[in-house]
Order: sequence, then structure tokens, then C-alpha cells
Amino acid sequence: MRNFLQFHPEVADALAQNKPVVALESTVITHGLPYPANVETAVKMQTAVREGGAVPATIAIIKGQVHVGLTDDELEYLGRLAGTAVRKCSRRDIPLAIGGQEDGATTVAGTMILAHQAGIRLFATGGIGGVHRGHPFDISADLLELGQTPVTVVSSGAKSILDLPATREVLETHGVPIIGYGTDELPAFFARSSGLPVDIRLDTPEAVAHVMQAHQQLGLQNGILVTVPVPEADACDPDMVEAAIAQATAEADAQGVHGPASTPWLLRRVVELTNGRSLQANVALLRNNGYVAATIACALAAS
Ligand code: PSU
Ligand code: MN
Repeated sequence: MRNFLQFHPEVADALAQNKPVVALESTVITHGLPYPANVETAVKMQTAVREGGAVPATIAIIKGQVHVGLTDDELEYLGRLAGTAVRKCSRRDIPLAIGGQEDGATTVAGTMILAHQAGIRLFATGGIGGVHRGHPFDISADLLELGQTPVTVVSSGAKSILDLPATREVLETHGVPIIGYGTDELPAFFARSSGLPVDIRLDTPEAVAHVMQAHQQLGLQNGILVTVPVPEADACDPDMVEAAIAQATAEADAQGVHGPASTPWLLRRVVELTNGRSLQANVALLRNNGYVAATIACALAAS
């Protein structure tokens, strides 16, 4: 597998010296945000990882080659693919993109697989996929990947475009611990809480690192989910977002949007319906999660 991986020199150096590294996904760049806000946000997230003391490794497939860490030119190239038919790569899609020498943007599931292959234990993103409301068999491959790949994912939970209680149940079935970082409740992406409990609340990077070490020493092969609420100043009014989400979900159903197209379609529509207000929250939580993941990576390197 390592033969498919092309490491950015800075990432290769950091890994060789056991320095803290945080993986970042690329579907949020191509399918989650419009150009050029996507590239600007990706750069801000990489900067936040550095401010937290780690090296960022954004993962994407470019012309059939897996890149672990992107140059500025590669990031710009990827950003300009937003809105095109670039393949959204979950577990299923990775061999298709590599075999076909295609470009591919990795989802949470896809990034977890490639981060693990690259020897990176921490990965930061915005939101994970989940069980779609009203479609109990549309279960994101992210949840199953968390059940079988030993990478810790730092995110702001899942959007309430998803069925959060069902999402939580699937994670429990697959043995995925949900850590609330400074919170007792599962965050709901734009909103700081969902009313659902987390499995444990931890308040420091060291405490999370201790759980990760115990998990590894036990030889457990599943992932861990660390959830971080959106920063208070940038959170959206829950009623406003909820109304937008309800309308977007109803429209998607009416228009027959389904499968992998569903999440990107809903994300775009919610931005429109909130007049971009949700975008501000999205950017803020991505940066914050990058920073938090970096501090955990530092604690891990020191432990
Ligand atoms: N949720 C978000 N923003 C995102 C995604 C999810 O709030 O950008 C992306 C992530 O890449 C995630 C993917 O892994 O969508 C999930 O897609 P699906 O539901 O088709 O598994
Ligand atoms: Mn799906």
C-alpha cells in the first residue's frame, strides 16, 4: 500500500521523527464548500494545525496517486475541482480512483483508511456522515470505517440533516467510543449540542491521549470519535438552522436526491437557505477542530 502513497517531504520528516501529524480530508474541499472559500478554509485549517503544534497532512488522490500532505499548487488544483464530477472517495471508491488514474476527494472513511496506511493516528474534520433521516439504510460508510480502522477522528459531531439517535446507535454497535471534548452532550455541527449524551467527557489533550494509548495497547482495531462543539461566538441559532435543514431534507426527498449525492446536496442547500450564515460556523469549527487535534497529537507524542 505504501507504494501508492506520495508523502509531502514535511510530512515524511515528521513521521520519521515521531513528531505530531494530523491528517485532514479532501471531500470537504471539493464537495463541502464552494471555490475559493474551500481553498481558503483548507489553508486556515492547516494553519490551525500548525498553531496547535503539529504538521498537517491533507489527503487526496491526484491522477491515481494518493497524496499525504499537499503543496499549495495541489491544494489549488483540488479546490478548483469543486462543483465538477470529481469522485467522492469512500472505502468503495478508493480502488476505482487509483486504478483509473483519476482525481479523488477522500471522505472521512476514505481519509481514515489512507491515514492509517500512512501511519497517522489523528485526523481532524468538520462533520462525519451518519444515518440519513427517513432513510434508515443510507448509513454513511464513515460509521462502518470508525468500526474497523484504528484512527481517532476529531469532529463537531454530525449535522442534524442526519438521524442523530440512529447514528449514535450504529457507532455503539460497532464499538466506537464517543468522547465529548469539553462537553457532556454530542455536538450537532452548527449547534453546540444535540441533547444526546457522549460516552465520556474529557477536558484536556492529555486525557484523550491516555484513552488512545489504552485503546492501542489493548490492540483494538476500531476508531475513536472525539467531538468538539463549534466555538460559541460562531455557533448558529439552532431554530434557524433546524428550519433550513428541514426544508433542505424535504426538497431533497421531493427531487429524488439520494446516495453519495445526498450529503453534498444538503450541505449546499443549507448554506443557501441560511444566507451563508452556516458557512461562518463551518469555517470556525474546522479551524478549531484542527487546533484541538494538533494539541492531542502533541500530547500523544509526549506520552
Ligand atoms: N458532513 C459535513 N461536511 C462534509 C461531509 C459530511 O458536515 O463535508 C462529507 C465528509 O467527507 C463525510 C462525507 O465523510 O461527507 C459523508 O458522505 P456520505 O454521507 O455520503 O457517507
Ligand atoms: Mn450515504
